[in-house]
Amino acid sequence: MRRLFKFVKGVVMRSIVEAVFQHAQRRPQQPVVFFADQSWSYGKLCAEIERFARALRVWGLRAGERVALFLENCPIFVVTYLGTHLAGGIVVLVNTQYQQVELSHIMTDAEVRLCVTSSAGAQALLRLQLPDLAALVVVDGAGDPSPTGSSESMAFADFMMRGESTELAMPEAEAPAVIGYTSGTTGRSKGALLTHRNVVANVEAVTTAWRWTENDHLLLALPLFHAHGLMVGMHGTLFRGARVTLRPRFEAADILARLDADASITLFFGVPTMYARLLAEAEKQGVPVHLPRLFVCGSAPLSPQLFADFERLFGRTILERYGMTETIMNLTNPYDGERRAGTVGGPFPGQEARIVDVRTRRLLPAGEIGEIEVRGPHVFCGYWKRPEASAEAFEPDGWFKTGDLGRCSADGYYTITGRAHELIISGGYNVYPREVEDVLGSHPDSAEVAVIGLPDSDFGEQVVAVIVPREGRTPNEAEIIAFCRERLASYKKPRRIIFARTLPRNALGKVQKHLLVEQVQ
Ligand code: MLC
Ligand code: AMP
Repeated sequence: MRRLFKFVKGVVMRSIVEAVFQHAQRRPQQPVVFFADQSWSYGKLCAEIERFARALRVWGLRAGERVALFLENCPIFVVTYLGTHLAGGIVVLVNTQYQQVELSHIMTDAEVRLCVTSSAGAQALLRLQLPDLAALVVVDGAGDPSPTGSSESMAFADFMMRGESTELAMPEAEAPAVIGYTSGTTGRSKGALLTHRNVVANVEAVTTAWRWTENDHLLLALPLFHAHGLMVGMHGTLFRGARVTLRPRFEAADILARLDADASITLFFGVPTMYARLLAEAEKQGVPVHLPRLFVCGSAPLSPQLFADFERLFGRTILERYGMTETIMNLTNPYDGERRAGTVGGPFPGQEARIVDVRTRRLLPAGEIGEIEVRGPHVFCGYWKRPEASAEAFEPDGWFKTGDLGRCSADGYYTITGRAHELIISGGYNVYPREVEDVLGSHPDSAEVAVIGLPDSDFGEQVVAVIVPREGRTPNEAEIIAFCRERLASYKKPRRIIFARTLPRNALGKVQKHLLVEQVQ
């Protein structure tokens, strides 16, 4: 690690990994990650990052090649994420709920060469035809010297032993850092490619806006394989030299117990479903004695009712913000000023936002609903291997079309009112109806399919499918749900299936989903 310090002498932090090495140089003993009974210092984290980076290079990873992380929350996630950056690779994030359809697509589309995963993840991957995937690094198993697929499989501990002396350098600001897959409105999901510059610009803005310092301690139960947990929670911590208590998953009682037990926790981030569950749990067992200075909510709309109920019981005003994989964070309620219910505030420092007419793309006055566009150094550089989709996503003068509809008040507070494209947000996870319709449409019993989102008291929205059965078939609801679950992440499966004789269509034959929603509610 000492050898690397020579690269990080300045105060400029061009990447998260560079920031972490700077903190380690200054305060090697300072704790950074608490996980179960483990406590990781900045010094130990950097030593492991460097070992993994060297191992990757010795194994044969070249600059710009893709390493997928298909992994639940754990310190090794952080080690392999930053180690990939130090080795010059690009990280591909993979939700651990993904099944055959999503896994095949992402691994193939990103041409992933090496994947860090669990033994269960390795088994799922080895069942697929993935010719680009040369190696699996298994964090909880012994690896398999003679796997059935084309990939070699190695235990993480053995892989880490490979690290010999090899030249490493901190990544350049313009180098690609991470690909996050976002569900596509048409066809398959697209990889949003963020550079180190995008990521650092984002984290600078977020940590400035929320007054995040090295004295902060975040309690993080969001998954690290999505932007919220990783690029807001983990990046903010690492960038500022702060601490994080990382939980393997979210459980309301566990969060309340952690808060009760640890007065040093100052920050908590979650999606609305988490806040609803925290509220319900605290109503039963009481509010913790120690509360963080800041609760932040995002990824899905926070209802004004939940905002008010939480404030009443916890005595804290949730700060709601708005982001997306392509841009990480865009809009935030103010830290000091009024945090207004039902709004997501205004742009972060150094960023711009505006509302335009969906058709004419002209700027709209305050109060009128249009598409939200954003611009700034935080905005991604384009979709992986999708030049047309990338070109379509931007205005000629660099504004990014978010696909979200909203309005801005005269005093600068944005409200998200809907989406330009069909999208269901269930518990903070995005589900594009088209993806589920494709799978349901391939079931032998279904002739026509439409997937809609209906209100859900826990997840905000739920996935519901309306199916017109093929003639002579009598499909079974449970069997169709199981069919879907085998192929897609479980949160995308319909909660309910309604069998119908026809679907309402307009003159052009397009399914009128708003009518379906009215009919089935
Ligand atoms: C889990 N399940 C869901 C679900 N989460 N179903 C619908 N919607 C969801 N969000 C299903 C599982 O498939 C499983 O079904 C059953 O519920 C129980 O699984 P679980 O693992 O026990 O679920 P639980 O712990 O209750 O998860 C709920 C949750 C989780 C809210 C903690 O969904 C979650 O962590 N959401 C956060 C997602 C997130 O990080 N989004 C940020 C994206 S970034 P079965 O049938 O298999 O038993 C982004 C940008 C931004 O949006 O602005 O931040
Ligand atoms: P993803 O593509 O998974 O990153 O999800 C991004 C989408 O989540 C955005 O385009 C919005 O539709 C939605 N979103 C994020 N934050 C909020 C919020 N505070 N309120 C409403 N929707 C949100």
